This record gives sequence, C-alpha cells and structure tokens, in this order.
Amino acid sequence: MKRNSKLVLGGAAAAAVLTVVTLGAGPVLAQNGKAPDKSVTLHAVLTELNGSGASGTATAVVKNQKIEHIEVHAEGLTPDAPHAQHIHYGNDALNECPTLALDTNRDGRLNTVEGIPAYGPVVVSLNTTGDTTPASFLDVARFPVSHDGIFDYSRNNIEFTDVAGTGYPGAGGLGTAKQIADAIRDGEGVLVIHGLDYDGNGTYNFSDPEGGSELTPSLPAEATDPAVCGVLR
Ligand SMILES: [Cu+2]
Repeated sequence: MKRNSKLVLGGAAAAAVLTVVTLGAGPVLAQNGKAPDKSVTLHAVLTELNGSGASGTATAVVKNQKIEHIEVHAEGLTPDAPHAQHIHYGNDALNECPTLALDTNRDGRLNTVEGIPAYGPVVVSLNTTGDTTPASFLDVARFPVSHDGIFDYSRNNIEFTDVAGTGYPGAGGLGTAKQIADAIRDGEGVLVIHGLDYDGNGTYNFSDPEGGSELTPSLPAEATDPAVCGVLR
C-alpha cells in the first residue's frame, strides 16, 4: 500500500511539471499531444446577383470540421418564397462570387451551373432541419422562407462531410471533410442564396421566360438561380 501511494504522488508531480512545460511552450501542442483546435469566425457581406436587389450578412463559427454556429440575415428577397442556400466551395474554383462574364449562353442571367467556376459546387446545405450534406441541396421544403423578403436564419453543429466533385486530385474529385473544412476556415467558402422572381409576378413559375431549372426539371429556374452571394472570410 505504501508503495502504491508513493507512485500516485509521483504521477501527480509529473503531471504538474508537464502542465508548466505546456504553458511555457505556447499553443503548439495540447497536453494530449494532439494538434490544437482550429477555430475561426468568418463573416460574409452578401450582395445581389441577377439584379435581385437582395442583400445580407452572414457569420459562421467554424471549429475543426464543424460549423458550431452560423447565422444568415437577408433582405430584399422574393417575399414568402423558399430560398435554397448553401456554402459552395471547389478546390479548382476561384472561390469568389461570379459575374455575368460567366453567362456562357448569353441569355442575360447567371444560372447556378454557370456560377460554378467562380463559387464551386455545394459542400453544405444551409437548411432548417435534417441532413445538411449536398444531397439536400434542392430539398426546397427545408430551406428558409422569406417573410416580406426577409429571413433570419441560424443553425448549430453542422459537420463538414466528404464531397465528390470538389476538384481534388483522385477518383471523382473527392474532397475529404478535413480538406474542405480547412479551405472554408481559410476563407474560401462562398455563401449563395438562391431564388428570385425575375418578373416580379410574386411566384417562381415555369411559365416565366426563364422556364425550368438547369438543375432539375421539377423546379422553375426562378427557384434555383442565385440571388445573393458573399465570400466567408
Ligand atoms: Cu447554392
């Protein structure tokens, strides 16, 4: 018994010394030998695309591979309509908001696909409930609805996931959750809100000149074209 207590005391003393050394060495390695948490707060100023007249701001707290908290405040959007919103990112994209220079078919509007060289594909769906992976990118029923053109969105604890097609070397251009999270923390993510009523008739509809979406035949182009964009830096 005596021998045991001596060992315990020795252990406590060693731990105390280790703590002092760790403090003195600065935040290079945590006491458990793992890399320290990487936490950053990102902000975006959201400006209109496609003449939507909408604007907004966003703030995201990203720690390691998780968005601990994100808020999006937008105004001037199509009233009482759902607005898909995502974080876009591509390893081979410019990681900025697109301009009409990318209007490759020269129809005077920038659809979502035309913007991809600038902002990349979807890596996170910023919806209100359930799955937040790119698989949910057009599940319109789970995205915020603007009231009088305004919405205030917030959500906690969104995990980054591996995403194919994000322009990394190797099969399918797959980016790992870590690679994508690292890039977003470095200020390369682009927040995009979709959905605008080009003709101001109060709804997204197929009979408007824009017709159906290039992304899916089940939605009008007005529901999916990008309306607001900002880089999370
Ligand atoms: Cu998007």
